[in-house]
Parts: sequence; C-alpha cells; structure tokens
Amino acid sequence: MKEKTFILLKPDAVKRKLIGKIIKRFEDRGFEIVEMKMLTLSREMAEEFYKIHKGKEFYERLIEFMTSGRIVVMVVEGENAISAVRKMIGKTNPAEAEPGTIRGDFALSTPDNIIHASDSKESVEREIKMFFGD
Ligand code: DGI
Repeated sequence: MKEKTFILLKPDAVKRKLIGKIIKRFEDRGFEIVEMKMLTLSREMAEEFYKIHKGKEFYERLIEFMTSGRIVVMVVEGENAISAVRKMIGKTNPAEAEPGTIRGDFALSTPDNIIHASDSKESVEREIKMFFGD
C-alpha cells in the first residue's frame, strides 16, 4: 500500500553534512520526496514535537539538542513507507542499531542519533500537520 511518512534530519545530520547521503538512501530505495524544508526548531516546537517524553530524565538534553541547529523535515511517499523507513533508520539507541541502518552507520549515541521518522499513522498525521499544515 502506497503511503506517506514524515522524516526529520536532526541538527547533528546537518552539522556533519550528511543530508545528501541520507536522502540518497531513501531515493535509492524507491521513495519519492514530496515535501521538504530546512528550519531551526524553537523551544516551543521542540517541546510540542516531543511532548510524550516530557518529565523523562533525557528530556531536557533532547530539547536542547533538537534546538541546537538547523534541521531538515520531509514527507516521503512509497510502498509501506511508515514501517519500511523505520526499519531503515534503525534502533533508537544507535549503539544497538544494526550496521546498514542509518543510525547503525552514522551514529553512536543519543540524543544525537541523526534522524527521526514517524512510527504510526497517527504520528505521521500529527507531524506532517506540525511542519507542513493541512
Ligand atoms: O522514534 P525514536 O527516535 O526511535 O524514539 P522515541 O520517539 O521514543 O524518542 C525520541 C528521542 O528521544 C530519541 O531519538 C532519543 C531520545 N530517547 C528516547 N528514549 C531514550 C532517549 N534518550 C535516552 N538517553 N534514553 C532513552 O531511553
């Protein structure tokens, strides 16, 4: 089933000049980028984006990191995009992410784990709306 998902390249990906390499993986896989832009998250937007983690011990560092530089947000479209992209990005903790996944190839720690991708239909809807409107 053709579907859309939301991807966010975190400040470490932009600082380390990995944007091209990461986008290439999605294009090579067959996904189409249908929306894309670069921006810097305000504290308010970062807190809204990660509101489910509010109060956790890693929350403050996560928000500081997410607002520390420019990010790239995009919508990609393709067969089973939500689960296929989640598999491509790898486990949340990059130290446990398999080689061949984006986190497994480019990251070693959190919160600087390079990339976010929506994990459900509901989060796709919420996250696309946050960054691209209706
Ligand atoms: O969708 P993910 O990014 O894989 O994971 P998530 O939405 O549960 O968490 C968002 C980010 O918060 C994640 O990329 C890194 C950070 N995080 C989540 N769980 C933990 C964490 N950081 C630490 N240090 N420890 C955690 O358990």
